[in-house]
Amino acid sequence: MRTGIMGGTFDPIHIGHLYLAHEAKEVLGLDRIIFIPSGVGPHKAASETPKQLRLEMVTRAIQDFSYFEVSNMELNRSGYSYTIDTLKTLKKQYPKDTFFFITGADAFLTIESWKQFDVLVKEMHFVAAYRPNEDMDHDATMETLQALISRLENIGAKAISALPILGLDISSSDLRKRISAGRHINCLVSPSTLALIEEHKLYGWKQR
Ligand code: DND
Repeated sequence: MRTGIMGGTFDPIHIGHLYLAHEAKEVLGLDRIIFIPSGVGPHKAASETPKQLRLEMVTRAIQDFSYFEVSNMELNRSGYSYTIDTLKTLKKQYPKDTFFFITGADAFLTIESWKQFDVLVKEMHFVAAYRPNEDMDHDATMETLQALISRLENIGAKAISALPILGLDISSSDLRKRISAGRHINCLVSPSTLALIEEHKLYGWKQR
């Protein structure tokens, strides 16, 4: 099976994440995508949102898509959630699968600082999504991305696919700010995620 992996803090999961997963599935002909919320991300301050609620937000956001799954393997692991440990677990659980780790360009551009990144890129495919738009930074980003891909190929990377996507300028941190400022996030997250945020008054949610 061709299995995509969407790792992330998902605090909260939003339509940018879901759209990226759909796009990777279609373009790369993936059979399924497993969303894996990070326990404690190695590159980020620990999330204040309880793990169970981040898991629940992801579970609800993907519930209408039969080819999307969620795993709590990183949430149940102690210490930092390193992708190399996740890959070892995935290989044991699904020994016949081919794995595609799906990232946005922002995450992919940091890969050389990930634990054992040289092993990671040799053992699974990576998908680096980028926006083919015309903003001033675009050429610089593409140059940086191409240079990184070349460096990784030189050390024996298995396969790295640069995936053009629509630019949806949405981030979890902006959503958290919008919520705490009392602004709506309708259509930016799925209705089921929104209902959970409202129910648990996450991110300083106030009744409008
Ligand atoms: P983030 O917390 O940055 O993701 O984590 C991305 C993955 O990298 C996780 O699986 C981490 O465990 C792994 N990582 C990071 C650093 C070090 C190591 C591993 C290590 O092992 O040493 P977010 O929750 O912010 O976002 C999830 C994904 O969605 C990211 O790839 C991000 O680029 C992407 N994304 C968008 N893509 C398209 N349109 C948007 C997006 N917003 C986020 N609007």
